[in-house]
Amino acid sequence: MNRKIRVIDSHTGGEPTRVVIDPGWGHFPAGWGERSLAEDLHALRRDHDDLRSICLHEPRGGEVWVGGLLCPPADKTCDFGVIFFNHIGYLGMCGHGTIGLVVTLAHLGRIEPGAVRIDTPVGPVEAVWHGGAEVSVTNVPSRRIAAGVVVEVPGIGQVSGDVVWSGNPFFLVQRHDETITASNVARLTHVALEIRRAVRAAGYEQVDHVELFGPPSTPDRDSKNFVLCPGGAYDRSPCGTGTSAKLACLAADGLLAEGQPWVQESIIGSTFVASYRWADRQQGEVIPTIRGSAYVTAEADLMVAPDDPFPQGISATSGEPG
Ligand code: PYC
Repeated sequence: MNRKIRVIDSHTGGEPTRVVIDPGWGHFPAGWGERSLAEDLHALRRDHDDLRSICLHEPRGGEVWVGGLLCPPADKTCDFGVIFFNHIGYLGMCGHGTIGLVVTLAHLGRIEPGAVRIDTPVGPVEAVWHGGAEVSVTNVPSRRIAAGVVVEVPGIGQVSGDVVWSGNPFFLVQRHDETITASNVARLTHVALEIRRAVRAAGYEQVDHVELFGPPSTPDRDSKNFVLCPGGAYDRSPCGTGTSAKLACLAADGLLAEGQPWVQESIIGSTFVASYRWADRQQGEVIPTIRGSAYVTAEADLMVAPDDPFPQGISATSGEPG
């Protein structure tokens, strides 16, 4: 008998999301939805990591994909729970993935236009389905942890950036000599991997995303970014948690007022419109809201035949074990 995993695929600003709507377990194991989602993530990693590898390793997935297991919420104020993962591990939150999840729930007829609360391993987030492809996500509280961290990067020189928590740990670099264009992603990936190595060696071992900024393509946008994801792929979208990290820095530096829109462009030209409100001005903590659009691309049963020589796929990665 083939093992079957039911998924809905979507893309948000070009970045794919694969939502697992039925992992094929029959029912969720005991305890799921009764403790925190961080503990459920721990159980998923310990007992069912094959779900992640089947869904996202080649040949069924690949390094560009983010997966999300739709699961019972632990926080009972929430309507749904989700645990995001990629081809090398798990994510705390995923902004583009949450936009993809909401459009998926709409596609399945499981939500109406309006607000939906979603539990994640780093806390609940609130989304609004505006109808069609449009979704807003209000992320977990985000803040800059360290400003102006200077690291020596081999072959590149000194790089200064900010360490930020926004549901995932980021290093943000505003000043550099690189060209932020889609034709330059091979060089940008190399540079960002080198920066991440240096940032981790400087004591910020948790940093797994690196974000470089440049001028936008058109004057109606504020900035363009390149985002290196944990497994070495680059985000095709402007990255929801990455845009949240940017807002935390802009707020801390007094460069963007509460409620003022910020249009973040991705390396491929897709956009998120973002704004923040203060959670705790003293602590520099903001609550970001990101608005973007997602489109369903496939409904599928992933299958694993009993005699498949690669039942969990092939773990090929251009990044580092994360
Ligand atoms: O949108 O937050 C995001 C994200 C994280 C990794 C890839 N996308």
